[in-house]
Amino acid sequence: MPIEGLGQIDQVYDGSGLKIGIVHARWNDKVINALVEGAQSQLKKMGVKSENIEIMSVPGSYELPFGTKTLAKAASFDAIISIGVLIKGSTMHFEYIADAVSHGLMRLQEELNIPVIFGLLTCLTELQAEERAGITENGHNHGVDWGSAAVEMATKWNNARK
Ligand code: RBF
Repeated sequence: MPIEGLGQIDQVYDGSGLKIGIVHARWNDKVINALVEGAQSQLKKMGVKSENIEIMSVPGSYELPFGTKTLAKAASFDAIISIGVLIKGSTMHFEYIADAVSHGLMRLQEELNIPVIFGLLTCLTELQAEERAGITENGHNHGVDWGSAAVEMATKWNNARK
C-alpha cells in the first residue's frame, strides 16, 4: 500500500554514510522554513548525521541553480536538495522563473554528476503552497518526500558507481 504523498516505497534506505546539502530560497519564508524542516527531519530519520547536512540560503528561486552549483563545488555531497516556493502573481515572472529553474536544476545534476532533488513548489495561491508544506490541517509536507528522494537517489547512484 503506497503511503500518501510518498509514492510507492521500494525499500528502506540507510543514509548514515551520506553527506547531503540543502539550498533554499528565502522568498515565502514561512512555507520555506516548513519545507526545509521537513526535509532535514526526514534525512535524520533515515540516518543522515546532523553534521553531514549542510544548509545554504539564496535570495530567491531564480538563484537556486547557481547556489546549488556553488554548494556542490564547496564540498563533496552525495545529493543536494534545492528548495524554493514560487507563487503566481499578476505578471509573467512565475512562468519565466519556474521554467528557468526547472531546466537549470535538471541540467545541473548532469553537470555535477550527483542527484539534485527538485524542491520547487510552483503554486497558484499561498494556500496551495501552505498545503504542500504541511502547515494547513490536511496538508502534506513535500520537504519530507524530498529528504527521502535524496537518500534513495544518493544510495542508488553510489551503488551504481562502485
Ligand atoms: N522568488 C521566489 O523564490 N518566489 C517568488 O514567488 C518570487 N517572486 C518574484 C516576483 C517578482 C516580480 C520578481 C522580480 C522576483 C521574484 N522572486 C521570487 C525573486 C527571484 O527568484 C530572484 O531572487 C530575483 O529576481 C533576483 O534575481
